[in-house]
Amino acid sequence: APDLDYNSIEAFHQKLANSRRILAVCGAGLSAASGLPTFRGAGGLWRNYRATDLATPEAFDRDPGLVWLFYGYRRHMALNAAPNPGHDALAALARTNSNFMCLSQNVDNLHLRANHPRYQLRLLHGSLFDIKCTNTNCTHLERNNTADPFFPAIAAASQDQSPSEPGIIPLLDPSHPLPPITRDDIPRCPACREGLQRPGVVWFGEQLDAAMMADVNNWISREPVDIVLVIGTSSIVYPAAGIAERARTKGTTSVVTVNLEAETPDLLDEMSPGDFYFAGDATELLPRLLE
Ligand code: BJW
Ligand code: ZN
Repeated sequence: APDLDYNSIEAFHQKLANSRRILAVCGAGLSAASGLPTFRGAGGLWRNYRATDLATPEAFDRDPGLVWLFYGYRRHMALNAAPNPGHDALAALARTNSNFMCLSQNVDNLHLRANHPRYQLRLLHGSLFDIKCTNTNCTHLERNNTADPFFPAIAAASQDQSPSEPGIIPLLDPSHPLPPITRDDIPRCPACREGLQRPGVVWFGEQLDAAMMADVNNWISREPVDIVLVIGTSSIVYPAAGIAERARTKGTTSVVTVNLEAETPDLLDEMSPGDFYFAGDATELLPRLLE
């Protein structure tokens, strides 16, 4: 069971003042206030598809055009969104504490756009703006490609049908039929000229970057982490979902959850003394918690 003051900002401030090594694990809830949809729950649908059904290698194999339209929409949304005060508070903590490390599952590039120092950030699930190759023998990776649309057939699919709603909106509205995008519409990898270009994100069943994970595990293991902040994530998807508990086995004394979801008896049951739970919007809570 948690301490009586598990949701006291003052008690957290005291813990923070006595802490040196801090780790954050972030998820889609951090970017929700920037207008980007989360994966699960309301907003987890794109047209009539569950976002998690499209984020798989099998979906891309079956219908690469459909998956690219989904990612074309996501790239457009992320490029037109702005970092929120939650991203800003994390970036500010990184600048003042070189012992702070931020692990983010988010692929929207908003941490870097909030000027989060790059060496204190690990993008566990890649980036919408990295472009990789489907050929498993090809390691070609293009970074920071912000072309919108990424290729012409995406533009064609997002315009026409509705002159009164120009731009990307028809992509989202399932009553606007999508023109099919074939394999030939998708650009090939410039390096091997064999594979198709694909988003540089980590899909279900794919490994996270091994060197990055080794580095993360090393950071957690080399000295106890005083505080682990778990921000805006449903903590369902592994390995990210297991990081806080791994840190706990290495001596972490406070796991601090920041989530819009209200604390339930079940959630409180899973907490240990020294842990905190702050129910609310990360964009509003993080600046107060980390000030
Ligand atoms: C707010 C808020 C606000 C809202 N303020 N809060 C069984 C057991 C263990 C593991 C597995 C298993 N079966 C399969 C696996 C492996 C699988 C996995 O974990 N599956 C689970 C579903 C069980 N994992 C993998 O496949 C990973 N790879 C791997 O394990 O490799 C080794 C291996 C390979 C093969 C076989 C076995 C092992 C890869 C995972 C890649 C995940 N990729 C995605 C897509 C990325 C690209 C893209 O963006 O399109 O990553 S899926 C999706 O989920 C995305 C997210 O990063 C990730 C996590 O979601 P997140 O961020 O938590 O979002 P939500 O929507 O779930 O939650 C939002 C939260 O915010 C909610 O709690 C809200 O309340 C809250 N919130 N507004 C604060 N304003
Ligand atoms: Zn290639």
